[in-house]
Amino acid sequence: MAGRFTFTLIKPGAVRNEYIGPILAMINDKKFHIVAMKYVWLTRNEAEKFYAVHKDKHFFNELIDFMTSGPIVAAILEKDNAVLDYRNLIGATDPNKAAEGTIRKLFAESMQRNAVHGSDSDETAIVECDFFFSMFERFTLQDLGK
Ligand code: FUP
Repeated sequence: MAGRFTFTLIKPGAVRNEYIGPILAMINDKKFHIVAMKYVWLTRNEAEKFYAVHKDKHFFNELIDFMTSGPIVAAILEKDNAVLDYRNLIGATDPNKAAEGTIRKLFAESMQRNAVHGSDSDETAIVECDFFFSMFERFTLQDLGK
């Protein structure tokens, strides 16, 4: 069965454009519960570790430049089928290919500056959640008695 958790980042461009509120509102509207959240400015070393899977790609340096260009919002989201449902909410990596009404269609500036990150599998979600949050920083629906 698909997992209940996914990980997201609201990237520097969307933060700079004051889209934190609108993006969180869309996340709430789709009935994701916010398990954990922090507002941080990544160092180059941290960003390189987070995106290590892309280290040999031609776009890696540009990606790290962008992801360290300003603060980001990191969050763990909870919902049945969280990874797939969140990928559907954010849309394709390239906003030109993203469906109407998706977060990237509405708020991305380009494929390189595409507003948000969303985990691509349950396994990746666990790694990404653990990268940013300790167990003391997480409050699931069960923790809240819901
Ligand atoms: P996604 O899972 O949709 O975030 O996409 P990827 O994991 O393939 O890419 C991660 C990030 O690398 C994207 F959000 C933007 C950047 N990227 C580029 O800059 N150029 C590319 O050709 C592909 C990805």
